[in-house]
Amino acid sequence: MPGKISPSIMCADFRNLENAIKKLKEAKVEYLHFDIMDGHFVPNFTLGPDILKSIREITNIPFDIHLMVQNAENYLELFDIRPGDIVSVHVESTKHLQRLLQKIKQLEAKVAVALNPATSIYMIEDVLEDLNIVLVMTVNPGFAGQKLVPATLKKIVRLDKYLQEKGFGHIEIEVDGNVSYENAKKMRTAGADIFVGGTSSIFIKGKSIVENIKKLRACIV
Ligand code: S6P
Ligand code: MG
Repeated sequence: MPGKISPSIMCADFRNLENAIKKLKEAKVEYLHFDIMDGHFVPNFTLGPDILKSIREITNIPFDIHLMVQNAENYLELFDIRPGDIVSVHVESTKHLQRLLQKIKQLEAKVAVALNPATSIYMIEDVLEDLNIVLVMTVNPGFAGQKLVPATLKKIVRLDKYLQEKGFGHIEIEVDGNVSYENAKKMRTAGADIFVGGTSSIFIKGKSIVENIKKLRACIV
């Protein structure tokens, strides 16, 4: 199966968000990626429930909600999570990861655990049964426009092998951070399935979103 695309909405032009969503629809992206930050788990603030709510009114594209917040279990109900959405939570953001994953599953969303560059792939060992997706952060979370942490490419390879060996080859690998055309090719070869595109590809200023997505798709066949 070819790779799927999840554009990072925090990288879109906020003055013309409706137009950006229209272009993303036209390019038939599989998901819309929303970065939710709380100023504690990561040192930044970005999107919140109200903006997701207004975008729901103009599209049926499933949401890919990346929660970079402490105690994510306290905030799920703010987001009108729908069946088929992805919800990602970080290992370090909760004391009771398995309980949180169950809560996401009950909402019929795809359950994802996010791993920071320094977080070991073995942190998911005891929740493999609960997962649909592992989100590999290829930069440290908090900001768009950062450079790839090079070691994360090998991490994708190790994770892919580990999942196969454990009999969980159906779990998809999502990558987030500096997904440029060049890096996307390498990530694809390493085993990635879902690609979060931001300032490094889909939202390069002055270039067409639809053309950028075509170009990105050609890198992840
Ligand atoms: C980072 C966040 C990401 C970024 C995305 C930006 O904390 O989780 O989703 O928005 O990585 O893309 P780029 O191409 O600017 O790195
Ligand atoms: Mg993200």
